Amino acid sequence: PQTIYLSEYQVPAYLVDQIDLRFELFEDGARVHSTLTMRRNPESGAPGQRLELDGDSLILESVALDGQTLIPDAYEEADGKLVIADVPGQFELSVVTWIEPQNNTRLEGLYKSSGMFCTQCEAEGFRCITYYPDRPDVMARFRTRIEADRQSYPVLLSNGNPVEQGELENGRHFVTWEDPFPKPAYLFALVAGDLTEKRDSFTTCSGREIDLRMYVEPRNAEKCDFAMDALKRSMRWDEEVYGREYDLDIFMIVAVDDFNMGAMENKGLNIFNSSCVLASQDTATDATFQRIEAIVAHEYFHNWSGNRVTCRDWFQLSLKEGFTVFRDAQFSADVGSPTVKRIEDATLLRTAQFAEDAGPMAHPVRPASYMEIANFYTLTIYEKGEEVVRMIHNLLGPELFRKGSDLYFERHDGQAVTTDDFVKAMEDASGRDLSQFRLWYEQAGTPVLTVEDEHDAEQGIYRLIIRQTVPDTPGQTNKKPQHIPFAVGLLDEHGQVLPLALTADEHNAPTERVLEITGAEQVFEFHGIEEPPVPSLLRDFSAPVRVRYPYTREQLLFLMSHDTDGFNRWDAGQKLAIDVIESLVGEDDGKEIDPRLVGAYRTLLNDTSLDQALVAKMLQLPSENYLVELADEADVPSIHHARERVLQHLAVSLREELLACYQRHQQAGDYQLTPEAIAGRSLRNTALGWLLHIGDVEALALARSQFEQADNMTDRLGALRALVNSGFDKERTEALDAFYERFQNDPQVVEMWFSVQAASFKMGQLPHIRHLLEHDAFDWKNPNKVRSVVGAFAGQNLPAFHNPDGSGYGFLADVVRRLDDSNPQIAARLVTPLTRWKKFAPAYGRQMRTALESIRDKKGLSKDVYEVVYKSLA
Ligand code: BAL
Ligand code: ZN
Repeated sequence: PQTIYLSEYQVPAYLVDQIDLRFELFEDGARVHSTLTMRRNPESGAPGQRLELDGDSLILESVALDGQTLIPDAYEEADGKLVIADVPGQFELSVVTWIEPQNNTRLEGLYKSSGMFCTQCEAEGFRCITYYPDRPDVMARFRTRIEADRQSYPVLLSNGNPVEQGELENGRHFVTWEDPFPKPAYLFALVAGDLTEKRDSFTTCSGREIDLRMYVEPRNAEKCDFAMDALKRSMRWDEEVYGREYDLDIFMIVAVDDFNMGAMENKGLNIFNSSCVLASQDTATDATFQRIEAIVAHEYFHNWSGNRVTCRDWFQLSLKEGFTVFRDAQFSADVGSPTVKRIEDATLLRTAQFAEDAGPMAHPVRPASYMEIANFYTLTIYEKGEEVVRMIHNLLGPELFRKGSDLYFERHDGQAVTTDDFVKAMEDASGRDLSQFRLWYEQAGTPVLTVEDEHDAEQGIYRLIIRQTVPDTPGQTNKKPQHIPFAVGLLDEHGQVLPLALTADEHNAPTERVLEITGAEQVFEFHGIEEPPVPSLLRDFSAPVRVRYPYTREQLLFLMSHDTDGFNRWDAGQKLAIDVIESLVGEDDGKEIDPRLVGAYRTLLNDTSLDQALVAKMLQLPSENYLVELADEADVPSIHHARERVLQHLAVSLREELLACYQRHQQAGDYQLTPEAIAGRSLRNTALGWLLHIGDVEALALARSQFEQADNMTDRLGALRALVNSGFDKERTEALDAFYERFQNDPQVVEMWFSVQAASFKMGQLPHIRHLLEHDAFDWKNPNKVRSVVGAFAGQNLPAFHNPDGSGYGFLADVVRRLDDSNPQIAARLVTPLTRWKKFAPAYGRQMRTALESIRDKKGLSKDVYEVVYKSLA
């Protein structure tokens, strides 16, 4: 496959002002009539009159230029292109293609899911519908007529507003939609199906009434309310916080079961993976509700950050994704617990994005090259991209940041632009120089800050000496120091935060400062510090970096109970637990577990004056994935064993406190989604899980009754998970059977049922995974099902996946080879755990490599999988 380089970007030679589409939808295929009103781009320096359009898996029926049908000699169809050698400066091009949505298992372009037609065009799916200049800097007005059988497809949707509808012969009907906003083809959408409509409305800040509609399969009619409410709250929030008003008269959300991504921000017609939008108290966990709220907000926010202002090319993907993730994270923080949200985001970043940034697929937030853009919908583009925007926010402060975003939207409305344009708007609005900051977009790899400190008691000066390195990544060495906002505080022996005076005569100094790290080595002096303080570093995770500072366990315990920064308070507990677990890895079971850890957890459980949402997070031990990420040559069984020892030790030592915590957080009254109620359920279920882990029979009774009587999915699934991860075989089987029996007709819940088993070390050994793949409810064509079994096994069930005999790796390789033919995007994603082979002890790494090689050697490997596998083996 060909590599595409940012440095070779050229403006499009031809532009499309208008596209008129007519879809004839049938059971055995669809005919797509497209008429493009095109003209030569005055900014293009490309010579000649050659027109190239993109196409993939299309059967071309006819081509006409200005109404004249072209003879086949007048054009050429090859290598995914339709080339017309000679076109005038302005012309109308009509193309008719035949496609087969019912056979489209890649789920790119137009396809069928549960009997409905739907689309996914980002990044390059529109070319699977018709020949088109399929690139985001070609923006056109779309008019779309959809024709289909009325009975099977009563609902016909596309972007914009409906302008015409009527009856046709043979029981068919049509609807025509017109989108007044020019857009790239990746934002095109079409839906046709027998769907239930849920309606609501929203009055914008300028008094316009927006018609809100959700379309779902009739069986899901009762699972729309939460998303609809989240949508309205998102619309209000974007007006209040960013001054962004919705622009069309209708906003629609559709739920589909078969979807590669979580959701898609098509103009006016967002399409969602069912698992990211449908919810009810009985079927969705707290985490699912929160995910839905965040994704609904995210897709809605794209209407401005992505649709009104879009990307010039796919190297700029983080322009819309990083900014929009930042916006949805701000929204979630505003409506929930900001500290918990920050902890969750930082956990994902440090566990998975840091691993990506240290692995063979490491790439900058603005990549310089790619083979298959679908492989770049990554944690780096999204989550690190979010952190980069957050750092600009940290450096500018909220007012100047808002000025910058206003300027960005005003300056670039209706344009396709670059990450550099975004930074420039921030610079122009704030007067700040962000030239060095731009390296965050260009350099891959996670910067490391090594911090030393010294206290000069005589002068009352405390110094932080900070060294910065940015590690080498594939194709990038000798990197420059980056501009890092590093938030710090200092605590005295009583846990009071100290004023941070940078000079001897500074008065009323703040107790927290954002230090700006720009050099390879910098020293910061704080005056008036009489006693050696405990530093609280990288507060609220102010930058996506690794910090190395030699905290003692005493200092960590102190920060755990005194730090005024909630994030760092949590992080101190994590660091302590990590230190204890790491000290046990590879040691025999006689080695003592530091009693201070038990003491710290006892305080957390007993002190009810603490913020319970924070306590709920603090009680969770660092994940095996994070411990692997921190290790040099990870030996998963040893890491698993050490973590298990600590977990069991805590559970045995704190049995009474855990039972008391469980009882204290019994739900009183109706199910609620407040941060307090969510924290209560989280604490209860953590306590239950720990107690079942040690085979406590009293807890077994609690789990069984919670499982049976729960009035919500968080508690029911919490009890199920605790039983699945326990040694109580009979009760586990009973609960799993009862759960399936009850929810077998709900695909989203069945997916939870699969993943709770696949992710469990107690249950999810390979023979059982194979058994799940044979289950009636499993479907290889449904990405959610594949993720819930194979993804959960390889991504979360580390000791089973990393079985020393290599069977887990061989299994994953088989799955990838199989899926490569039907859905390459999903296949390429599933490879990820194998790509990390260098991270593991050689006996494991070698076998992971062998599995990768077996994928590489498959005949007809897709471009998607090829890129990931070849880069991993390089
Ligand atoms: N643009 C793809 C899905 C999302 O990030 O919203
Ligand atoms: Zn997005």
